[in-house]
Order: sequence, then structure tokens, then C-alpha cells
Amino acid sequence: MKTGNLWDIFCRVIDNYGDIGVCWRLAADLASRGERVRLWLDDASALTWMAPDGCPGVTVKDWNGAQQTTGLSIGDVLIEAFGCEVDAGFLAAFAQSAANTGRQCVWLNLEYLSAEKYVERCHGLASPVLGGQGVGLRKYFFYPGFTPATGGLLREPVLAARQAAFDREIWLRHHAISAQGERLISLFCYEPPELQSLLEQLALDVQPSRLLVTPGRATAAVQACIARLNGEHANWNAQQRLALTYLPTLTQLDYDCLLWSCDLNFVRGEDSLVRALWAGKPLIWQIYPQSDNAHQAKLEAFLDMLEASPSLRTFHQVWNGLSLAALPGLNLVEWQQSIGRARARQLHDDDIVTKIIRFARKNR
Ligand code: TRH
Repeated sequence: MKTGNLWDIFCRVIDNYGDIGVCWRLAADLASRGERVRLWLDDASALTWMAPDGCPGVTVKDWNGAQQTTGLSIGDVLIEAFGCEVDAGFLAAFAQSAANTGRQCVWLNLEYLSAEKYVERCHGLASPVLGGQGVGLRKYFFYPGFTPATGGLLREPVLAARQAAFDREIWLRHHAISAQGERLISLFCYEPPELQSLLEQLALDVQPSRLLVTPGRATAAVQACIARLNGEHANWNAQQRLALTYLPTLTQLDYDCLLWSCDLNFVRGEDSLVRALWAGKPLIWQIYPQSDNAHQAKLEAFLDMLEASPSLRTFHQVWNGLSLAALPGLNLVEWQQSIGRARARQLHDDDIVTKIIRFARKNR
């Protein structure tokens, strides 16, 4: 398999922005390396703010209803992201193309990111398709992860150069963010149970902080806490040690710049976590909660991978509602060391796009 192959990536946007965010980055990264990508989305609306300029080599396709395959050239690699399933019509065309040409398209199921041990065992496993339109084909499970035996992390080739050339002062000024003598903290979260405690802690801290609050759920959660705090004790921020800026939606590129600009980043889900790791600043992760509590083991595995210092571990457990202890104080010096070392370790491994291209080539 040479470069210039045609990749079909299928993604259903269930809620939040992680699925589309990861698929967009994957598509753009593949295209930057000379691949051609069709990104099939049932709802592309978030791309209007996440990636308003699009990307040469990536075509966004509407994936609603049965897929119209007449006249559609079948690609070389097909990726079903996060358990979504491609329509029968598309699969039939896919199987037909394999029968006609004697060449099979590589079919991958891209899984969610986890640092748990099972990822190494399951990454790359093949599952023969025993029924339906794809019968006789093979589907491979591709697991992103934090060790060489996994599918790796998204890290596009230009990232290091962008980060090295970044000018914090110019970026902050351009976005009208004041940082005079204040510690900058970005906040991208769901509804963390101890958010109110964090606001109170920052309001009492000797060091002034500016909280940069992302739109949507984080803004709604902060505003609800502030309304409660104002009702309970109007003087809670009497010294004005805590200042707040409510941000508009940023492009993915600008969201990176936000993470690089801050002294501490609160992130959530999957994609922002990886971006915060590359930012190399202290980070606190709110994991996407799962009804069966599976997120608890996933969080612990991530903290193990980080070799998190005790206070970083406790802060994560409390922030995620997995411990009833009081919210610990911020310990940015110690957290910086854990994150910096984990980042350096991760940089030794190949990124996910290098690995997925290699994998597709090998299994073609
Ligand atoms: O939005 P999320 O909570 O997504 C989640 C998780 O991925 C979770 O694993 C998944 O199961 C669930 O969706 C369905 O968090 P995440 O993964 O960090 O995705 C956010 C994306 O939004 C990421 O690509 C960064 C981007 N973003 C911007 O581009 N601009 C912004 O201003 C902000 C705040 C985010």
C-alpha cells in the first residue's frame, strides 16, 4: 500500500464532541501525509467551529439514512469509529469490490482510548465476519493507547513545531484574555461534584487566578455554582482573587493554544486529555462517566500510566466523584513533574496515524 490511498471513516455523533473531534484529527492527519479521506458523519455541525477552514484531502460526507453506493468508488481502508456500524449497502459494495478485484479493503474498528491492560491484549485482533453483507471479510480492532503494543495517540507531525513557535502573549492578547499577575486555568468539564469547592478554594487562595471557562456544559455548571455561592454567602469572593472569563467556542487549533497558555488545564473525555498531555502543563481529567462505573478502573489505569503523585491522584478521584475526601489544594509544581515525565515517555512511541498506516499496509 503506497500513499494516496482512499480512507473511509464513519462516525456517529452521540453526544459531546469527542467522537467527531478525534475523527476530524485522524482524517486531517492522514490527509497531511498524502492520504485521501472521506469522513462520513451523521451530524457535522460541530465542524463549523472546530475546523471552519476544512482540510485539503478530507471530504466530509453526509451519513444519514442508507448509504447510496451507486457510482461510489470503494476505498482502501474503512474505519468504523467507536462501535458505529456501516450500512449494509456500503458493506455489500465493499464485499463486491473485494470479489471483483481480488483485493480486500482493510476494515478497522477504532476503539476508545484507555490505559487499561486489556488494550494491549486486544489491539490488532481480527474478527472474521460470519454473517450479513460483510461475510467472509475480516474486521480488526484498533485500540489507541499509551504503550508501544497499542495503537498509540494522535500526535500530528507539525504539532511540535507549532508548539515551539507559539507566542503566548500574542495569542492571549488576540483573544482579549487578560493575565496580569494571575494564574490562568482552563476549564473544560461536565458537572464535577466538587466544582463549587474549587471555586471557593480559588477565591481564598493568596495567588489570584483567572478561570477560562469553555462554553456549553462547563459554563452552565460554573454559573449554577456561582448562583448557589452568591445565595449562600455573598462575600465568598470578597478579595476578587478569582476572576472568570467565559470563552467562545475555539477551533481545535486555538483550543491547543489555550492549553499551552494556561498554568493548569481541566479537561474531559478523550481528545482534550491527549491534547493537554502534549501541552505538558499540569492537568486534571474529568473522565466520561459510564453507567456501570467502568470509568473508575479506566481512571486508575490512566493515573498509573502517569505515575501520578499522591496529591494528583487524590485530586482526580475527588474531582471525578470517586472519593468523598475534601478537594485537595492545587499542587502545580508536583503535578507538573508527573505530567512532564509522562509526556516525555509518550513522545518515544509512534503516533496513532503512523501506526494505523503501518497496520493497514501490513494487513492489505
Ligand atoms: O466532548 P467530550 O466530552 O467528548 C466525549 C469523550 O470523547 C468521550 O470519550 C466520548 O465517549 C463522548 O464524547 C461521546 O470531550 P473530548 O473528547 O475532549 O472532545 C472535545 C473536542 O472538542 C476536542 O476535539 C477538542 C474540541 N474543542 C474545540 O475544538 N474547541 C473548544 O473550544 C473546546 C472546548 C473543545
